[in-house]
Amino acid sequence: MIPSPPGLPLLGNMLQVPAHSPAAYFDELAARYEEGLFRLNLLGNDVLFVYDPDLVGELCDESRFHKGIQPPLSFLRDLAGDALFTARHDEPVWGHAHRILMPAFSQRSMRAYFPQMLEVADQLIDSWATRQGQDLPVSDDMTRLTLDTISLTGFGYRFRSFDQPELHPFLRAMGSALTEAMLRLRQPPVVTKMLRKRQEAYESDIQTMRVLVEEVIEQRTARPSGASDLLGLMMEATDPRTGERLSEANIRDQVITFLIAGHETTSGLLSFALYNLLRDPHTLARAYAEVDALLPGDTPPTYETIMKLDVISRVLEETLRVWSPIPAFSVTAFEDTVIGGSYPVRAGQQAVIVLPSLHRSRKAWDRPEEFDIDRWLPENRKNHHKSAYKPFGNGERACIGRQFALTEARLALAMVLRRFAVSDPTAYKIKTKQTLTLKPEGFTVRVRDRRPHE
Ligand code: MNH
Repeated sequence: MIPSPPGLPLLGNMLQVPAHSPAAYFDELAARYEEGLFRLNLLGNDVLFVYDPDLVGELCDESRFHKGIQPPLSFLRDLAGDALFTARHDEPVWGHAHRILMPAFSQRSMRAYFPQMLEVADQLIDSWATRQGQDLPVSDDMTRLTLDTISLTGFGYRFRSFDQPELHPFLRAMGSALTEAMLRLRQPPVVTKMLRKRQEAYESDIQTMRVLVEEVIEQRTARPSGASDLLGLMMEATDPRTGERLSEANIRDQVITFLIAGHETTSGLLSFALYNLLRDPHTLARAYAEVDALLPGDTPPTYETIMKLDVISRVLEETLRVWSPIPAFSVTAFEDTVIGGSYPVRAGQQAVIVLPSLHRSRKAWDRPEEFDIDRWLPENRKNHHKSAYKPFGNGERACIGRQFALTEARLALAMVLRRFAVSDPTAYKIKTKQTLTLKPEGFTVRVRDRRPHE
């Protein structure tokens, strides 16, 4: 028997799911059910939540399960259509776009983006340098960094976020649209239809995003740059297998997808990484020592040096274990099956992999609550459970932007630590905010030059 908290007739467990923090609730239930999985009845759907590493290992077997486009991803199709993140398993357009875009995420491409990543990272450093001693809003500034980086490298478009006191309207629209999709997790469709004002606001947020994306695409069409960045590939390249091109509507949805998926999570990763470092002075000291050794003086870092960062890479890996910006992803079975020898799963049933609980599973991790970057030393890494760490999802539908995110985050963190002593005089106590993805809310730091400068 799969355990489940008692629910109400018809409504099931829906009202128990807190509107603004579903991830925290799933994590809380996971702590209660030692079986490593539980069920909830959500809007009449019998949904599985799984966090036992062996059971997750079964769900990650792509011969039995594939990515599920179920809530909230099915809602996100309103804004991202059949682009990469939200394409259904059986839609051929996923393969077309995947094959067209893969070259844009090769190591060679990362090297090619590096000067632009550096340009934006420099803007973060300059901006913080002029605000020494002030409380810096970490998540906002990391969002400026990551949004400007994906738009510049992917589309040749400049948001100039560090020149603006307010975050770009695209971000407000995106934040509300993602939150709306999250609220709909616990909202029967009839109620959604009744909440006309909310529906209108949602549609207008999607419109705001589309208007910006059309501007991005028009700019390129007006002045073709011949760049083989994401937009260049989508406009010029054909699927090497079928010769297929992407439609205009699909390209628009891909651009929205990359603007969202390409910054929101990396911003969370960088914010949580700074949070972890400030709570762990010993690791922070090792990170300072590493940047001083590898990146002495003021010379701009090269791609090669960034790839040599070891402490900083492990800080990021361990951060993704303890605070995964995407707290869950869903898979679904091709056919009726059984997991763990006794738990039945029906074909098409949604199975949610609960990352915070998986990543802190006692079965897979020693001292799971402890932030310990030495778990990621090669000799320890080889002892890890093979399915207990999935911050980038699984299989062919795993994150295409993983190397992009890690390169960008390594560079930004190294640049910050090379220049500044970072402190947290308010002794921030973690409070996460979920807009589908997680970020630390209200986290501020202060910085001071570590060495006399200029
Ligand atoms: Mn990303 C898919 C996590 C950065 C673009 N990403 C996924 C999935 C996870 C994920 C988890 C799988 C979701 C699912 O199965 O439903 N992504 C991350 C994290 C970071 C991240 C934790 C940063 C840290 N992602 C990025 C960046 C980009 C990007 C940066 C783009 C430059 N991610 C994607 C796209 C997909 C995806 C596109 C969908 C891939 C596919 O299904 O083909």
